Amino acid sequence: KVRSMLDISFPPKEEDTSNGVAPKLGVEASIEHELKYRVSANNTDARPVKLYQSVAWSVHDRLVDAFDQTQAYWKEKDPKHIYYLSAEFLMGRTLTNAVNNLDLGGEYAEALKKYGADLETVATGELDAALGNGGLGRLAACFLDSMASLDLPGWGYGIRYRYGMFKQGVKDGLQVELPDYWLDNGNPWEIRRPETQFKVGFYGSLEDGKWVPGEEVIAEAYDVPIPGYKTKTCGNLRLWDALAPEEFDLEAFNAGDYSKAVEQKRRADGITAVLYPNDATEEGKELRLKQQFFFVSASLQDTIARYLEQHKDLAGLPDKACFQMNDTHPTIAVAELMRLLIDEHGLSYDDAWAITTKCVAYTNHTVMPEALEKWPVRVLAKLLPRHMQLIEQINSNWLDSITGHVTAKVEAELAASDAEKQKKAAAAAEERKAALVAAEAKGEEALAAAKKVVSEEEAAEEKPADKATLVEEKLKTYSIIQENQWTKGEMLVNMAYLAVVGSFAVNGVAAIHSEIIKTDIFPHFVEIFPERFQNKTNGVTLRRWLAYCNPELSALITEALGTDEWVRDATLLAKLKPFAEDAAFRARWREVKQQKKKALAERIREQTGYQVSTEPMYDIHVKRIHEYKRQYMNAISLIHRYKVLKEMTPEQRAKAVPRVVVFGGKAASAYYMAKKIVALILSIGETVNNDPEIGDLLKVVFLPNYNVSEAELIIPAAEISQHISTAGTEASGTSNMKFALNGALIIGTLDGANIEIGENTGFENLFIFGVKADEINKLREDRKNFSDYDPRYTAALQMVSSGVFGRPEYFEDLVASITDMNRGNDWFLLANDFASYMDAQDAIDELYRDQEEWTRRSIIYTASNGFFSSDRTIDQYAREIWNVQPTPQP
Ligand code: H2P
Repeated sequence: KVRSMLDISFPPKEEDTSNGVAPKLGVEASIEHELKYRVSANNTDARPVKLYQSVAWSVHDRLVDAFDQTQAYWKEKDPKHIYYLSAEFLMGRTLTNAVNNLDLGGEYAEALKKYGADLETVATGELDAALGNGGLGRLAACFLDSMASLDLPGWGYGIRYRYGMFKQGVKDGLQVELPDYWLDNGNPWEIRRPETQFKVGFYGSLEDGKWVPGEEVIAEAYDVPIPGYKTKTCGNLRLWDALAPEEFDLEAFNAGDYSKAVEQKRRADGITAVLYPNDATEEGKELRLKQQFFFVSASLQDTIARYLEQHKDLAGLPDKACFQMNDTHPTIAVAELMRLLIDEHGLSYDDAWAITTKCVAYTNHTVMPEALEKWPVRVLAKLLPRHMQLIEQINSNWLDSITGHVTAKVEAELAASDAEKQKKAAAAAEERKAALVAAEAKGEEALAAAKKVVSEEEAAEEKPADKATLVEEKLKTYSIIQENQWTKGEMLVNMAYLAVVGSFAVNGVAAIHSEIIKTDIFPHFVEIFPERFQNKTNGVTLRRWLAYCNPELSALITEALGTDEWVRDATLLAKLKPFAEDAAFRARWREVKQQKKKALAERIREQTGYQVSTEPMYDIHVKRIHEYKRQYMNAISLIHRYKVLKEMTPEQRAKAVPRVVVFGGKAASAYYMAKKIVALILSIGETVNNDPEIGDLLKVVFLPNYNVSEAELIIPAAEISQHISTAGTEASGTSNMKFALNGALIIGTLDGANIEIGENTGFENLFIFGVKADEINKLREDRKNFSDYDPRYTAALQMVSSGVFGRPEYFEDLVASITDMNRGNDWFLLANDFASYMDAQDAIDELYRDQEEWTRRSIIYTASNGFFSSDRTIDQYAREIWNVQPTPQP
């Protein structure tokens, strides 16, 4: 008898059903095992990266145990799950986080002594998983940590980009984009699931109402276990890779057509290659939509398949699943869930709609129009014809459902203006009548002339508005499908509107932002369903962003509070407040900061070659490079600072407050102005840092390739951090929270979460400047006649234009963008805010002279901002939107 694979019993019949090697071997033995068998390095040639790999694999096995147990437990208990759909997850490194969340820090430290290594150093062997742009992707990663730590049944769903976004380099003073080969050394943190695959279709046509895709790819799952903090719970991030149904066409190959032989594979590879392919081209746009649909479709199919393993009736799906759409990127989920329910599972449109609108919720993360996606109907109809048809139906039902409301609104408006109009019309008619009587008295000719005038006047008289037309016009403003305001005739699908109509909850990410989306972005939707709109102020995980990235400060906090419970319950940080008044404690607090500054100085030397002292104030500005975030305004202020320092006498210089100013952030590859801002900062650094007269008084550093790991080094070293977006533009910001928790003071505008940080910390402890959000529209209007330029500002720009920092022609349009009425006209109001920004900078210098007061405030910041733990945010989502309950294992 030929034995088949099916004869093998699985799981093994013996009493030991533990998974693999981990539980049998202690930490030390398991590292040794991995070193020898998995990475195949004997102890003598164990290079650091191999040691990292073995440690990672050893942790992996322990994670898998926690993962399997949690998932089995949840399957048995069958609680409602939250599925966080996100095009981005900026995970960073995993090792330190996993070891500490599993509470194995001590054991690993001990085991590593044998190799003369510590966990911190070994951890640097890991490449960052940088599957995100900035705050939005990092927020998703923090949320996963909090969900697991709160024992909430939750999975993230996203894309396994093979090259992340891009690796930022600097060449000849400019940003260059290089592929980020983050998977090069293998990835111990993921589990490939070849058994979990779904087909995802694109293109094709509708035949008898049924979609026949013209192209198909296979989505294959990779699971990334997400360990909660000191709990048995281990959640999951499921990332999809794209495979070709036929990877290799042997027939074409044999016929000599090599490129056709791998054509399908090439196309599938393209979908999961990089995050946000350059969307300046039509192909790029289509590819991005393809990515979105690819991961959304696979995730929904996967969830439904799992649901149906345990349940028969899809009507119960909303009791078991909630899909949170992270910004508009996954919004096609609304149409795809409808399609799956109707076309694949035979539900009626109405039943499908009832389920969809109970399962889907939407978070808006930005008011920037470029990020509120609108897809041309043409592109959608070509790539996803069935979805376009469904969106049309959703839209027409939606408009039908509100026609009554809109008609009533129009009638009310008409009624209000009617009374006024009737009065005017009656007066005019009286006048005309009188004119005719007067003319008649003058004879035939005069009467004829007067009649002519009267009939002309009557013809010109404002006709009462046609109600039907008004209703039609107004309905357009609610429509999901709209005409492109720039390209007449082109129709667009407004994905944010689709998201609002298809969701049962819509939230912004900070108090001010949640108001702005109600008043500026979706006011007409608020009229229809006011209860749908909520606020969930962002948060960050205190594990990664305080406990692990700043172990020195954490130790001090734990010592002061007499417990490390604050890592789980951030409200306990408030108990630090009295320590701000304790001079000895302040001295120790400063010592820690000094240590972290030293580490950053070392990194700066490594990455840029600049030697910076650890004595000056460390002033940090790190985030995506964008005009609204105004790194440019900071750069201009630094030019002014440089000029002032140059003009000082040696005596004056001796009294100046020295600063090291560090910038970091990527400019999107197609974002022309952002790249010029990077170049300007680099050029200023080049001039200032090499000016012997300036020395340690000012250093301007651009640290390339800002990512999670760099942030973990930079944030603990910061003394002041900059969050200076034009009021009303930054939805929340999350690095402001990380800086505050690490005791960095904030200079910022009344924008995003700065406001709530101010409320918690006391505004008197922040350096707040600038115009307010509700003044912006008027100020933008007034810019047409703006002339009130601060002379310091003008002089600084003059220095750029005259070539003090090199390449004046290259910077010409950057300068024009904030000075020229016709070329940008300073949309983000740098000129309006510059003077108050400089005042705030002066106040910072002044306070820094008083180190005791500075440190006192620093402690107050840490003590005041426990509110910004993502555990609090996620707890609110779970209660107020998801209705998902903690399900810890006994
Ligand atoms: C965005 C917003 C931030 C917000 C973050 C998370 C899109 O991130 O602009 O204000 O805090 O989402 O909600 P970012 O700009 O950092 O990429």
